[in-house]
Amino acid sequence: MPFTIDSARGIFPNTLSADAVPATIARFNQLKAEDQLALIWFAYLEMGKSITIAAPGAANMQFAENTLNEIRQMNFEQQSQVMCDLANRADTPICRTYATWTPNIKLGFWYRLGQWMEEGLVAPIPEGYKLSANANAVLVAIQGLESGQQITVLRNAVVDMGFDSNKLGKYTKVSEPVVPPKQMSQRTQVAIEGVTNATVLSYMNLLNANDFDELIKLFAPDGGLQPPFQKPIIGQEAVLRFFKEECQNLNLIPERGVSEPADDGYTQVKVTGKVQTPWFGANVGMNIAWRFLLNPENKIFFIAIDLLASPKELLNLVR
Ligand code: ECH
Ligand code: GLY
Ligand code: GLY
Ligand code: GLY
Repeated sequence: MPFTIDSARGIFPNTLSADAVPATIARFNQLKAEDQLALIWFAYLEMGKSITIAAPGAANMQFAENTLNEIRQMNFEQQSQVMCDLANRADTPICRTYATWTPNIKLGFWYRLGQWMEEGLVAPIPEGYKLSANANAVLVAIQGLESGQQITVLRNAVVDMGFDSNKLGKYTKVSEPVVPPKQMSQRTQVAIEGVTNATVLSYMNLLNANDFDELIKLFAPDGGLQPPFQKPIIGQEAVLRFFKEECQNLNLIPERGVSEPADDGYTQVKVTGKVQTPWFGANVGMNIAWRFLLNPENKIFFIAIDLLASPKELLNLVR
């Protein structure tokens, strides 16, 4: 039977991904807005003691600037309301604007609000605010996660806020400008123990170089890419858009892998290693698996990126 995207998702079924992340998000989503905001505030303050977060680039912030200034002009009560509206995914003009932003713009927006909260320019979490018992349990659960999983929970919480973009109708997504690809002299080459496949190596090197126009040529026209905890993105056009909107300045550090023949002349390759996001740099190494399914022309028919359950999974290359 020829592969479909659906059957491709099942390659290397023994890969253990970090189920704690969606489980924690589900519990978080049950909390009332005030608890959600306070919980993130406490988690963020605590994380800030051990890992530093990079300030968002100006390119990242320009699209949130109008909304941020609007919020800055408000009184504390109105500001608290806006933040609760975002957590409640309410239908307001600000929540609709927020829904048009890519993840990095949303993160930059909250980064700035957090700074202003610290400086007293935006309504703080009330002093002595007591989390509900459930919220406290979620906070404890987050504290127990490894740092790569913690930042994924925070990112997903931020991405999910605002009005539901599926209900927006036709809209233009707002993303930061695409950085130019790195110059050839600035590029690095990965080495992966156990893997010599040229497509897999080029995938890592081109993504590290922000060379998305070359990267997309490694994919079959109907190829798919599945980010952690998401449904596959299908087709070259959609995958290229995703790369340009969400994958700039990542650092992929693959370590080892296995490659083996699959049905119909396809090849399946699993690689494990670390990924760093520009927000945290070398402070946070996420434990990642890449599961490739290459067609007989050695083009990517499917690739899944998984956040792994634990560092132990980095050594799990069984089929
Ligand atoms: C405050 C209180 C009120 C409420 C809120 C607040 C602010 C919170 C802030 C949070 C900031 C969080 C951040 C999180 C960043 C996380 C980044 C992650 C990146 C993961 C990337 C991966 C990439 C994987 C991929 C690979 C591929 O091969 C293909 C592409 C791709 C405190 C005010 C809300 C400010 C900055 C987790 C895993 C490897 C799939 C992308
Ligand atoms: N500082 C991380 C970013 O702008 O994506
Ligand atoms: N963490 C998944 C992504 O960057 O899209
Ligand atoms: N998804 C890219 C990043 O947040 O770094």
